[in-house]
Amino acid sequence: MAERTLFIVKPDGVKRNLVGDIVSRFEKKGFEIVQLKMFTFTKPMAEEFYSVHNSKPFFGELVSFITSGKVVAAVIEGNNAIATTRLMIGATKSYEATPGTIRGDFGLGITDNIIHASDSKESFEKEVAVVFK
Ligand code: 3AN
Repeated sequence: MAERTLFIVKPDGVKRNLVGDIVSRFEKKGFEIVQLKMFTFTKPMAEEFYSVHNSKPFFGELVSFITSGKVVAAVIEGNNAIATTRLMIGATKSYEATPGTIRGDFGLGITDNIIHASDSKESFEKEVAVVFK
């Protein structure tokens, strides 16, 4: 069943020149790229984007990191897009992420964990409204 999701290559992924490799993984997997853009999050955008985490101790760090440089956001479409993309990005703690996943292959961080992807249809709808408004 065709479904859409959103992923964002975070500032660490852009600075490390991983955009091409990451976008390519989704293309090779069979997803269609529906929208793609490079931009820098403003603080209000970041606070809205991550509002589910606003009571967490790491919220300030998260907002400060995601606003620290350019990001690349993509809406992609394909079968089971949300769950399959979550499998492809790997565990939140990159040092625990399975090799073969994006975080497992490219990173060791938690806040700086290379890529974000929507974790539900509700998150996708909210996030796409913030990023592609
Ligand atoms: P994921 O990105 O795997 O969906 P979430 O939604 O639990 O993970 O967390 C959102 C973001 O918050 C993560 N990508 C990471 O950057 C940051 N984060 C999550 N847990 C922690 C933590 N314990 N310490 C610092 N940052 C964290």
